[in-house]
Amino acid sequence: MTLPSFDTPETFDKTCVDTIRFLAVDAVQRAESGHPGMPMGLAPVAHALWTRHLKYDAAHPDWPDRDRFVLSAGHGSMLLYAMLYLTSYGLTLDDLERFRTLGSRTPGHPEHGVAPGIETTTGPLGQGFGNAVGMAIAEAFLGATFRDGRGPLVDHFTYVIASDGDLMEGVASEAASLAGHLGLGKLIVLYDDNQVSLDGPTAAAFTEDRVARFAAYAWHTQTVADANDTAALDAALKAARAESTRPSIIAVRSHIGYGSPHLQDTSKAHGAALGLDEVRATKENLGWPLEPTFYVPDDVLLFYREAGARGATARCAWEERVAAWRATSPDDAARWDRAFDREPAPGWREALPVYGPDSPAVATRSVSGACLNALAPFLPTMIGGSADLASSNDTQLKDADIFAPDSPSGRNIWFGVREHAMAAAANGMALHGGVVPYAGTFFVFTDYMRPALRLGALMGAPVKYVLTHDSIGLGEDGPTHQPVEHLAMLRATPGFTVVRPADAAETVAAWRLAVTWNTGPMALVLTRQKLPVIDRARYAPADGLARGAYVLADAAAAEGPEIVIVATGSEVQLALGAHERLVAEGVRSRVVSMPCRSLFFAQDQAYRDAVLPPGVAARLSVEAATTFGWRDVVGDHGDSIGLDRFGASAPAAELFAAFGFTVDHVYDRARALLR
Ligand SMILES: Cc1ncc(C[n+]2csc(CCOP(=O)(O)OP(=O)(O)O)c2C)c(N)n1
Repeated sequence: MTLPSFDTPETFDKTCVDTIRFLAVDAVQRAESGHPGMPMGLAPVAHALWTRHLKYDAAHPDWPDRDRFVLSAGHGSMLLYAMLYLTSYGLTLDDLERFRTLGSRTPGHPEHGVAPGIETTTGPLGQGFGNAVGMAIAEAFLGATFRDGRGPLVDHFTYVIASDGDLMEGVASEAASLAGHLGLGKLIVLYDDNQVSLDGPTAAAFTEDRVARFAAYAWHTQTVADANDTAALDAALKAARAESTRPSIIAVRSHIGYGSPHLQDTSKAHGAALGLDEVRATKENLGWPLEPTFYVPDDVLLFYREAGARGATARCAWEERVAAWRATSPDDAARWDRAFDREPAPGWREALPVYGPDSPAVATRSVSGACLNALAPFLPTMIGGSADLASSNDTQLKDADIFAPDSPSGRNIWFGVREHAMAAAANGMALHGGVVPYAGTFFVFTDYMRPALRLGALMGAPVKYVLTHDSIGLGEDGPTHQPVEHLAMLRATPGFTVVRPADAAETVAAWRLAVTWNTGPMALVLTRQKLPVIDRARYAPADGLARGAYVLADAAAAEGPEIVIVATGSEVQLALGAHERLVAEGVRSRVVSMPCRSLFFAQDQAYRDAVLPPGVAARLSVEAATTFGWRDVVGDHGDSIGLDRFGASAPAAELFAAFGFTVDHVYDRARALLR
C-alpha cells in the first residue's frame, strides 16, 4: 500500500482532502452512527474553501467581518468538525473521537454555541439555506450603514453548502426566490449535486433542472463537473465572488461516499457507518494507512494550521481600520457598539407612547406599530418586516426606506408571502449580529414558520415576532385564519417567549420587555380588534407584565381572595367586568393578568404564591384559545373558559358572544366555581 504523498501540489491536495474524508469515516465508525458519505464526497470543497477562499481567523471566530459559513446539510457535520479541528478553531482530535456522545462538542448535527465556528444550528434541511439569506441581508445592510472613507466596514461573503434535500425543501425555494429578488451578491451556495439522497437516487423524486431553476430565481449559476477538481472549484468560487449583483450557486457534481469500493454513489453511504470491512477497503482504495485511526499527517496539520492563522493579517488590518474610524467618528462608533451589543440608545424608554384612561379603545397591533416606530430611532439597526402583511401587522417603519439592491440601508424588508423563509432569515440576521431583526405575520401563520421558530428557540436567536389577528377576534376571515392551538404550541416550545398583552399599556410594556430581551425569540401576540384601555389609576400598573403575570384587580380584603380569575389579552376586560360584579355582591374576587406564562413560571415561589395563593382552589382561566395547558394554572378544582374547537366566520362581537366570551358567562362560571 502506498502512503499519503506530499510530492506535488496535486498529491498534497489529495492527501489533505483524504485526511478530511477519513476523519469523517473514522468518527462515524467510532460512533457507529452518523453520515460519512457527504463529507467523503465534498471534502475537496471544504479543503478549497478553508485554505483558499474563506476569510477567517480561526483564533478569533467572532471577528465581526469574517466570512460566514453555513453547513445547511447539517447531517454532514463531520465535514465541519474536521475543518474546525484542522484549522484550529478550538475543537480537538479528542472532540472528534467523541462525535455524537453525551456532552461532546461534536453533536450529531452542528449546534450553534456548542463549539466556536458553528455559525448556526442545522439539520432540518433547508433551514441553513434560509439562515444564510438572513446573514447576507444583515451583511448588506450593515455594509451600507457603517462606512469609513474607504467603504463598508462590514464586507464579507456568506458561503453555504447545501444538499439535494436542502434544495427539495420549500423553505430553500422561498429563501432563494427572496435572495434573487434582493440581489444578494455576496451569498454563495455550493450545491452538493451527488444525485443520491437518504432513500436512494434523487432521480426517484427530484426531476427539475436545479441550475435552471436558480437561474430563473435571478441567481448567477455555475457547474463544476468533478468535485475533486480543486482548480475548477477555485475558478468557480473566484467567479462567484466577482459577481456582485446576484447570489451565486455552484452545482458541484460529487460522489457520495467517494472512494468506498462498494458504497460510493449509493444511499448506503449516506447515513450509517461504513462498517469495519468497508472502512479498510476504502482506506486501501485511496492509499490511506489503516492505522492509526483519526490519522492526520504532520504536514497536513501544519498546512491547515497555517491556513487557519493566515486571516490574522486581514483581521488585524480590519481592526486597525475600525480603530481609526472610531477615533474620527465617535458617534458612529457608539452606534456600532450598541448595535453589536443589541442595546438601544439612551432615552428610548421615554420615547414610548403613553396611554391613559382617556385614550380611546385601540387595537394592540396599532399600539405595537406606534412602539416600533417610536423605538426605531433608538435602534437604528433594527430591521425587519412582514410576509406581505405589513399594513395589517403594523410593522412598517414610517421614516425608513425599503431594503433593496439600490437602497441596502433600507430598514423595511418586504419578505413577500414567504413566512418560512422570513423566520429562517430572521434567525440568520440575529446570528449574524449587528442587527435587531423583527418579523410579522398573522398569528395563525406561525404554522408556516414553525421549524424556524423552533430552531430560533434552540439557538437562543433574539428575533422579535409581531403576530397579529390573535384569536376569533379577527372576525369574518373565519376559522382558517383564527388561531386556536397556536398559543399552546408556542408556549410549549422551550426558550420561546410568548407575550399576549391585554391593552395598550401592556403592549407598551411588552415592547419594553422585547427591546432588552436578547436571550431568545419573543412573540408579541396582538389583536386586530380594538380593546378598551384599562384604567390604571383604578387597577394595577402594566409594568407587572415584566413578571409574566400580576394582580390587576383585587377585592380589598385582608383574608385575601376566594376566587382568582386569570386571563390574557383581549379576555382580560371580560375578567374585569365579571370581577366588578362579584365584588359588588361581596365576593372576594381577584383578577390576574397573565400576558406571559413562561415568565411567570420563572418567578420565585413567593411571588407566584402572592399572585396565585396556593389555598385558593377556585381559579378560572379565560382565554379565547384552546384550554390545553391551563390546568397548570387553575389546578384540578379550577375551570377554564376557552375554545377547544375551530372558530367561525362572523363579526368578532358575534363570535365572542357565541363562544361564551362575555362578562355574563365569565361571571356565571365564576359563581359556579364558588358553589
Ligand atoms: C426537514 C428534514 N427532513 C428530513 C430529514 C432527514 N434527512 C436527513 S438527510 C436527508 C436527505 C439526504 O439527501 P441529501 O440531502 O441529498 O444528502 P446526501 O445524501 O447527499 O448527504 C433526509 C431526508 C432532515 N434532516 N430534515
